[in-house]
Amino acid sequence: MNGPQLSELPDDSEQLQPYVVSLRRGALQASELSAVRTLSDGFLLKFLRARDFDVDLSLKLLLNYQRWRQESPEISGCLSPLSVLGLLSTSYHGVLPQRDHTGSRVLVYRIGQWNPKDWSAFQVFSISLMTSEIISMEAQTQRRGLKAIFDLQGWSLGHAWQINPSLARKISSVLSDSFPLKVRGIHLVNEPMFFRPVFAMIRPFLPEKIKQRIHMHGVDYHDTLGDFFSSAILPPEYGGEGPGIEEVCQDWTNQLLRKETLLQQIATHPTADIAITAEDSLISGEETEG
Ligand code: VIV
Repeated sequence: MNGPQLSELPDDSEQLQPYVVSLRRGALQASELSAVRTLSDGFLLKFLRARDFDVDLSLKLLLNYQRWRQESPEISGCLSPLSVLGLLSTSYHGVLPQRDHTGSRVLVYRIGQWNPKDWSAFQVFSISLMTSEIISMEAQTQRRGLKAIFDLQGWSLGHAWQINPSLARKISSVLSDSFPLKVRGIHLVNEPMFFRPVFAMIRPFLPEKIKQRIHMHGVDYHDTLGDFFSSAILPPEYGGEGPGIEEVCQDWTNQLLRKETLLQQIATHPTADIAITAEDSLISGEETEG
């Protein structure tokens, strides 16, 4: 069986065990993780699915993920939806209730809702990390990845000042090989001219594969966003007929708030070896798998 086919099997399939066992062995041998006692099957499967069951690549991703977290305590050390509730309440971010036609999760970020005087880039980044941790628990998202729509209307110098080269590096790392999620598309809409210098800081560190998945739609995005997403799932604000963006963001904020304890656990646990239970992974409105 090849990797993509293995990916389709459920978590408890016997056929996955040799891969889980071999990734666990590799991880426990690595010096970074020598202090870890347990690495749950569910945790390891995230990395295996993200790399189509290539154990070497999965191990590299796992070590990068641990290293990124250690090097970014200002972002990953506090995963608390309550601590950024003021920003979430502005409808800055939501996950569409429906996956796209390929099964990807679709995330929306509205940069204009972020007032850089009130919220640091680290806090803003932590919101993406929280959503990523939650959706990466879903087997279907592990298989089909995510797509993100960034609405850059309102992007200002105040935002740009917050993105320095070190943060740009951290952005490109999570997009390439430091988080167990397949990034299947990044769609920028309403990006102003002076977003270019910021993008120029991020771009050089991205692998070719990811670069090709970044689409700049400009202000006339209504014509082009529809080439990628069906209008049934897009909010009317983005040219679709799906639920409105305010509702989408409010619903997702509530989902995040329900995960406050779980997220804080993930943040404070130095090795992230959290046993993911069926109950934790249940995202309302969608069936879980056996
Ligand atoms: O966090 O798969 C200058 C994606 C993103 C993630 C994470 C994962 C992921 C697609 C990002 C996208 C957003 C963690 C796992 C990188 C957080 C960005 C936070 C900053 C502060 C937002 C500022 C605005 C950016 C806008 C453009 C970024 C794109 C080129 C990604």
